[in-house]
Amino acid sequence: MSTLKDKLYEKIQEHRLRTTKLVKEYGDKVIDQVTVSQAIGGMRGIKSLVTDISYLDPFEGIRYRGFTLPEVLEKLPKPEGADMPYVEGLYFLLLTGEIPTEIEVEELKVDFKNRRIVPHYVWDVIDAFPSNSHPMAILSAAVMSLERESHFNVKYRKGMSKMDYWDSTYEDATNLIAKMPLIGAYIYNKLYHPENGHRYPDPNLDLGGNFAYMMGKDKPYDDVSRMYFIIHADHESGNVSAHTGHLVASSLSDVYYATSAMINGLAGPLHGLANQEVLRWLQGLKDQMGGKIPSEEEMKKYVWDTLNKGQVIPGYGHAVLRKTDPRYTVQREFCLKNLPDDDLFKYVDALYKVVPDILREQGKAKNPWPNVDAQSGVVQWHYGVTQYDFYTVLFSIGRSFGVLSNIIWDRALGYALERPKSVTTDMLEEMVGIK
Ligand code: FCX
Repeated sequence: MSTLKDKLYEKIQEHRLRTTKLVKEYGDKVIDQVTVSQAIGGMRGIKSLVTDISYLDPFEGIRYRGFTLPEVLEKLPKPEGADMPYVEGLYFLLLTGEIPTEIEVEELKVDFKNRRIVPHYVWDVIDAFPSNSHPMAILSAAVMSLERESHFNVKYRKGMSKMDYWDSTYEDATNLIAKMPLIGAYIYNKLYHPENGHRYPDPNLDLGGNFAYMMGKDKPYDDVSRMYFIIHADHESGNVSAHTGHLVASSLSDVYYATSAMINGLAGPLHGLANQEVLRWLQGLKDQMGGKIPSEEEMKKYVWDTLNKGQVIPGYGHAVLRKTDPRYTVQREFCLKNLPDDDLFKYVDALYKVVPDILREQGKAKNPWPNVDAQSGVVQWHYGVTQYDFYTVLFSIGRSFGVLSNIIWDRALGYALERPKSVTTDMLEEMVGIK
């Protein structure tokens, strides 16, 4: 076993006792109640999921295993000369709750490299897609095609104790995570840069560095990749992608089915796809302005025009957050350091000055502040990834770290098949006394 797997098993054994005690001794304790608006309104805020991988405070933003994003970026080991840490180290942190040492990350780096060979049939699946397909559809199918590699399925069919589910799930999850960046880069080159051909991985590079290399991008795009994968990794369990991954895996579907499903959820414009919508929307403004930076008045008018057409301002608002998203702030700081004179960055900064006040004046959005998606396209665009359909693929690779870590723990703690109860509208009317 690797150091990570050893440590994970140790943590699992300790944690099982806590979960068993809670269910056995406090199983009937009420922790929340449900209102009619919550039942009809997307179950907002109902406390009905458990995860220890991350927690989202509405005012502080995300913490991974208790660490804020700036702390994660500061504490995780970094490649020499890099500003951003190894993504491999993040996986260690999400799974164990501990910041890995340099040696532990080095071991994991080698493990990931050994697992990253992608079977040839996956390239064939990708190549079979027409080149005007959305990259998210291709990614989902490519991940799905890998399902035949599942160790969990083989072991399950042979008969396996529930206590061992986590082990083969860990193997499947780690194999998939190691392959995802290669699949993403292959999709990028197929759709947008066929002249790059089929690049082979560089054995000397870490996950983020190799992804940049396979995309054909020079430094500091390796740091952009590391930053991007890390800040998108997890956002507790109720968001569509994380919840979908957990839900599908709860039926003991393997991680390939679950990850493909989470990718499909992330592909919606109210979720991950919002980052491409931000770019599309900003390009519309840029075209309208003939390229010049709009005045504050022109900016305000563009925002109001969008709202008056009944559309949302992409990159603003959030179902849980009630403050500027720290994932936005991390990227903003990266832009201030690396691309302060970028035109698009200036647009995004100018928007930040007008949108929150307008959303407050309109009075609908509960959170008028920017979320992660408001800033992420700008960074990609600056480094030449101008094909904004691709941005959610990057989000998916990052999100798979959180979703898969959660699924391993779900299996380890024996979390049940998900099965909430539904009622009819007639029943609701009876419950509130109008029928
Ligand atoms: N622009 C205009 N109106 C907005 C808005 C925005 N950015 N954000 C919320 N609203 C509106 C909602 O559409 C809703 O209107 P309705 O009453 O007519 O249906 C009302 O304000 C109340 O919504 P609220 O409770 O604040 O937000 P929800 O939890 O329903 O939705 C999302 C949250 C994120 C979906 C919403 O803020 C939105 O549509 N934002 C724009 C899309 C976006 O940026 N998504 C990415 C979010 C995230 F970071 C991610 O998952 O990637």
